[in-house]
Amino acid sequence: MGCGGMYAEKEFIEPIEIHWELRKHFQNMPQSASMVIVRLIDKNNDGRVSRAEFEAFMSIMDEINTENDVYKLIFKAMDADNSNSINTKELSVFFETLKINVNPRMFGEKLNQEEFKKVIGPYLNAFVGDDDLPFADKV
Ligand SMILES: [Ca+2]
Repeated sequence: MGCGGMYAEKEFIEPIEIHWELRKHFQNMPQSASMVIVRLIDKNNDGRVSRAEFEAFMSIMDEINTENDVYKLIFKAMDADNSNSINTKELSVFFETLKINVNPRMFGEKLNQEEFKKVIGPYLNAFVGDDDLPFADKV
């Protein structure tokens, strides 16, 4: 696996360590934005990122290695069935994870990367609550 020996013995990976990994790819990533991604990595929602969850995420990071596109990262992290689109169920996981009360059905059956970016961008901005954001323009 491409995650190096540094984490090999750890049962859980600390949010700050994930932030450091993210900063290797996204230099201007604010910590608040990393925390959003930490929540999305925590697939079983127990509030911690297990080594298995971390390794799954790191393999996604490896795939998008050369592209400094945080949306692509989130898109791939949310695309549980690897269909290269985000369906209503996957989108509902996103909203539930961030505790955003929105009906995912209002955005249609499935979203491609561009559509996903338009849908989640404003929510990510609001969630991160930072003026210097890696996410989409505010609406
Ligand atoms: Ca977990």
